[in-house]
This record gives sequence, C-alpha cells and structure tokens, in this order.
Amino acid sequence: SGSLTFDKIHTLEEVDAYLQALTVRFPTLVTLVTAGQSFENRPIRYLKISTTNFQDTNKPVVFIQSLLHAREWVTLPASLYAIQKLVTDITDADLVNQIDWIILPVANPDGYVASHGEERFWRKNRATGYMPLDICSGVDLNRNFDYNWGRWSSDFVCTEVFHGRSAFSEPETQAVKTVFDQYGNRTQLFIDLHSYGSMILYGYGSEELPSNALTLHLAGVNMAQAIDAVKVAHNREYRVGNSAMIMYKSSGTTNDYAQSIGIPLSYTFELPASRIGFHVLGFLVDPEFIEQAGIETWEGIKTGARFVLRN
Ligand code: 0X9
Ligand code: ZN
Repeated sequence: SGSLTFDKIHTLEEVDAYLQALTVRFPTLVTLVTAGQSFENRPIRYLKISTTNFQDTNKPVVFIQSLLHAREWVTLPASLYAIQKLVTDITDADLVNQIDWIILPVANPDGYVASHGEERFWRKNRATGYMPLDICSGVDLNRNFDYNWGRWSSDFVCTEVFHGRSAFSEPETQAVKTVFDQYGNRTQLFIDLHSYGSMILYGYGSEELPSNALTLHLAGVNMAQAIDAVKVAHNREYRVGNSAMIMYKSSGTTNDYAQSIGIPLSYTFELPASRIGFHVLGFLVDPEFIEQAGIETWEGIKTGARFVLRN
C-alpha cells in the first residue's frame, strides 16, 4: 500500500512489496531498478528518488546501502525510514528537490532470508562450493570489494571475514558495483549502514587516511551530533573516526571502495545495539528500538546531505 509501520523488522517479501507499491503511488518520483541477482538468484534492487528523473547531472547523488551483512537487521528499518521520509514528508522537500537519492535496502538478500530461518546470526552471503560437503560457506561481502582486497581479511571460508576468490567474485558485490559504475562520479555522500557499535567510520581500513580526512571527520562529527541530539538515554554517544583506528583493520569494504573511486564523503555507520550489546546478542532488535533507529539514522543522513548542499 506504499506505507510502512516501524514496529517490526520487515521480511524481504514485505520490502519488495513496499518498494513496488511506491513506484505505483509515486510514479514520477521513484524508480525501482534491479542491479543484479544474488548467488541464489534473488534480485538485488535499489530505489531511485528524484524530482528530475536523474536527468539533471548537476545534482549531487546520495547513496545509502543496508543489509550487506545479513544479521544486522536494524539497518533495514533505518534505510526504509529514510525512503519513507523522502517520499512522504514535505518538511525535507529541499533534500528531495536538490539531491538524487539511491537507496539499496537489501544488499545481501540470500543471507537475509537465511537469517530469518535457521541462521539468525548469519553475516556473509550464501555462496557455496568452497569445501567438501560445504561444511563452511559464504563470502563476507564487506571484504570482497576492490580496494586493498585480500589484505586484512581471510582466505579461509570458515571465517566470518572470508574475502572470496577475487575482488568482486560475488554477484552481490558486482550488483553494487554497477551502481558505482553508473552514478559514482555524481555521488557526493555514500553511507553503508551496519551494526553495531554507535560509530561513524571513514576510510581507509588500512589506517591510511584519505586526502580529505579532515572534512570527513568534520562532517562525521556533525552527523554524530545530530544523531546524539535525538538518541535514547540508555545508548552511548556516537564515536567518529577512521575505521582502523577506532574499530579494526579491514580491506575490501564497500566504504573504502567508494572512497577510493572518488566519492568524497564515504562512511560506514555502525548503528547502536538495542539494549544488550554483548557478542551476537547485539544483533537482536528490540521492537521499541526499530522506529527510533530510523529516526536517529535519518537525522544523521539529513545532516550529511545538507553538508553536501552547503559545500
Ligand atoms: O567489519 C566490518 O565489515 C564492519 N563492521 S561490522 O561489525 N558491521 O561487521 C566495519 C567496516 C569498517 N571498515 C571501513 N569502513 N573501512
Ligand atoms: Zn556489518
């Protein structure tokens, strides 16, 4: 019906139905594009939101991705909330009029479906064929992009950070790459939504800093402050910093790839855990936190987008 409530985590079918309904309800504003197919042949879809059908090439593009890691469920309502705000809320009309938006809510549909079944804490995609009897399977899609590929990740399929056979070996990362190929040169802000940890991270995962690190940090602090202004008391404040310095080293991430191809403001948001941030329990989502995560993240996204428009 083209509208959503934020009291539950939506299934893949519900997301598809919602996106489809939006194209019917707002045919001139939104377009649904299939970027590719997953390992198990599910479509990887993104929504384009534009008042000028992406024809005005002077407009900046903002690109939001979520659910690259299957178990990080709270990132889905966060990106769906942003869609809802952009298409139905006139208070942020400037952002819809002046920016072309790309929102890719389910980057890892196979993993996401598995996480709704027997594998609630599944992180990777569902690629098989690496081991006899497939005793281990799955590539960490956030180690499969082509920047420093293979350096701070694992060549062993039984780990959570298996980087795959080669950069972009996975159909899911290839699908995301088509978006960068087509719109990367116009994209001024890229945000990859993950959980958990209440952090705004920027590249590179090697600890090397992008040439515009100062601007990245400044815009990051702006976004963190906007989020903290609406956060719930029991969650800590967001920390902002280089991903290797405040979290751990990594390579082949979407974030680093986006930065390396010249997207100036490329970030990974680590959304907060609902209440219990201990080991995998931090991936479980308290229903009361779902809408709140949407509200908070939207404040961060808006602040980043307005930073783009000011600079
Ligand atoms: O390890 C990851 O892929 C991300 N953390 S998570 O707990 N969601 O798995 C962090 C990646 C951060 N690295 C860069 N942004 N370079
Ligand atoms: Zn993640």
